[in-house]
Amino acid sequence: MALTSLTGEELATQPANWRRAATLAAEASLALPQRGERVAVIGCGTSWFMAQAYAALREAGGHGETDALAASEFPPGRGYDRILAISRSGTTTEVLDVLGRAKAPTAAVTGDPDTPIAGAADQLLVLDFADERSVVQTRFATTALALLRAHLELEDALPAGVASVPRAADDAERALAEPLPEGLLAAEQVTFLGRGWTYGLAQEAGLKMREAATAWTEAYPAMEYRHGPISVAAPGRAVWSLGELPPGLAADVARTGALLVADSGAGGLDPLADLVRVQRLAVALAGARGLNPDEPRSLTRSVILA
Ligand code: F1P
Repeated sequence: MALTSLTGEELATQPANWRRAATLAAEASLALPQRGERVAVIGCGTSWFMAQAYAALREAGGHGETDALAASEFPPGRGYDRILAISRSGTTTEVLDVLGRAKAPTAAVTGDPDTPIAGAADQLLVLDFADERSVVQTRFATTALALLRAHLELEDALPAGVASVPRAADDAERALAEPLPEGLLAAEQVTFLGRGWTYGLAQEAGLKMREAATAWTEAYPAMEYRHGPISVAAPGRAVWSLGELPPGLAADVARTGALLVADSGAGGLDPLADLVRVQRLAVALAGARGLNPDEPRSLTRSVILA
C-alpha cells in the first residue's frame, strides 16, 4: 500500500494501538460499564458506529442491557445506570450536550483530554496515543472499540466466537499486508452487511468509503438485506460482509451478479481486521479518483455547533 496520506499512515498503526489499548482495560475498568448495569453508549458519526458495535458485543456477552444512540437522538426520559460517550475530538456539541444533562454517572473515551469533554464527563479514558491528524477517523475509533472489547474479555463477557484483542491485532497485521480483494476499486457501489456487533462495523465501513472517497455505499443488518436493499445489487457492484453471512445469502447475492466479499468471521479474518481492509480500500479508491483522503469533502475534525 502506498502510504502517501496521513489517513493511510494512521490506519496502518492499528495493530499496535489495539494491543496497547488491551493493556489498559484493567485500569479503565472502574470507569467502564459494570456487570448488570443498564448502559447508554453515545457518539456521533464514526463514534456512534463504534458505540453500536460495543453495545451489541456487551449485550450478547451477557454483561447487561446496552443501547447505542446517536448523541443527537438521546431520549432524555430514559433511565440508565451509566452513560458512556465516545468522542475522538472531545468537542462534538451533541455529545457534550448529553453529558451536560446526564442524570447517571458518565464516562468518556477520548483522544484529547485538553478539551471540554474533560469537564463534561465524570470520568475520562484517554487514548491520546491513538488520536489522529487525519479528519477521517480510523485508528482512534477501532482502538476505542478494542479497549471496550478487551474490558469485556476481562469481565468474561465476550460472546462465543469473538477473539481476544491481541488475536484481532494479529489479523489486522494480515489485513494490512495482504492484497485487497479483487475487483473492488472498479465497483460502482458497495453494500456492507453485518450481524450483531459487526453491524456497527458495516455501518462504519460504509461511512469510511463515503468520507474518504465520496463512494456510493450502503450498510444493513445482513438479515435485512433481502428486504429491499438487494435490489441495488447487480454486476459491477459489490456486497461485502463483515463477519459470516447468514445461510443462503451468498447464493442470493450470487444470483444478482454482484461481487461478494465474505471471508471474515468464523475461520477467517477477525471482523474488526476486516474493517481495516475497508479503510485501505477507501484510501485506495480516493487515490484512484484523484481525491486526497486527508481532505474529505465538507468534513471537519469535529462538528461544533454555534
Ligand atoms: C465524530 C465525527 C466524525 C466524522 C466527522 C465529524 O467526532 O462525527 O466521525 O468523521 O469528522 O466528527 P468525535 O466526536 O468522535 O470527535
